[in-house]
Amino acid sequence: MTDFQSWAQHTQQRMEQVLNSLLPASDIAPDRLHEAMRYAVLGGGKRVRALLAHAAGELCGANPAKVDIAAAAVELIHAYSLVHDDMPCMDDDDLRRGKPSCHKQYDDATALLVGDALQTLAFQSLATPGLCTNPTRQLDMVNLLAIASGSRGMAGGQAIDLASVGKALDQTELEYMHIHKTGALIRAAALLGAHCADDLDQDQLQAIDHYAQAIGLAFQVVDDILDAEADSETLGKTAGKDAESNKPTYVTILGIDQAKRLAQELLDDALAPLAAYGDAAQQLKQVAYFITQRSF
Ligand code: GRG
Repeated sequence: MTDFQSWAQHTQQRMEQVLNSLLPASDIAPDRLHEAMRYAVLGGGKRVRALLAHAAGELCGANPAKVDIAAAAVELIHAYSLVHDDMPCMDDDDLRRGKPSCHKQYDDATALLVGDALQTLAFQSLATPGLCTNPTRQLDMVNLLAIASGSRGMAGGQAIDLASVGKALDQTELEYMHIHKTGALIRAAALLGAHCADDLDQDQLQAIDHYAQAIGLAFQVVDDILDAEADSETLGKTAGKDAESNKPTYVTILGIDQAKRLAQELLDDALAPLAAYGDAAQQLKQVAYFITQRSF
């Protein structure tokens, strides 16, 4: 196992414990809602956003125990978005993280409430007293996550995505949608990790922001490539989800080779501002490779 793999595994396990302790126990009323919230969050997911928060926190010298809380808030928002995204009124997916999606395991009304409750739990976590020595900074963090997940961020991106089905988007329009739908939360994860440091260096913050915006887009380009490759493997059996719903992707717009070149360019762009930080940025660099070279 490489140093990065053991760091990532350790961080993923650590996040599982943090999320476990933030989520209400399933024997506390309303039991079914709490059980469904735990079902949606625990025991799955790559925790990419948490890894980003921790890697950014490490570059800025943040206390990992504080980063845990910020990273958990982002993972809770992410889990809520997946629960809602899977519902019949959105993407209508039966499976998530290798098991029945939340509305399939429970029911639509419960899944709706799971998303609502996870979202408020995220903000409750960010409001943990003492998360920042500087209370203004802590308010900045709340604001940052609210903007990233709301109508000017992830929820807005989802609205644009829903409105784009069947339309011929160009690359600029596709990029605009992804910057909001998935990029905003990925960017927030890295920025929140950095905000946990006692002294926030503006140059470091700018470097992390540049990195996170590029890697957020790369994440989506790679996701489209992986989907297209999975679709072509199953060609003749079942059509892929994107093909079925006629959704524009980087592969449908650019073709597979050009999409791969774009992923590489975005990786290079993400890594460029980290060069000045040497070993302190090691985990951020490795997370970027993990995101762009993943095969799942
Ligand atoms: C419903 C408000 C609302 C928003 C939904 C992010 C999102 C917006 C929907 C996700 C749809 C989707 C599957 C997009 C593809 C890229 C993506 C975000 C995949 C899931 O993220 P991963 O791969 O998931 O980080 P894990 O399970 O590893 O956490």
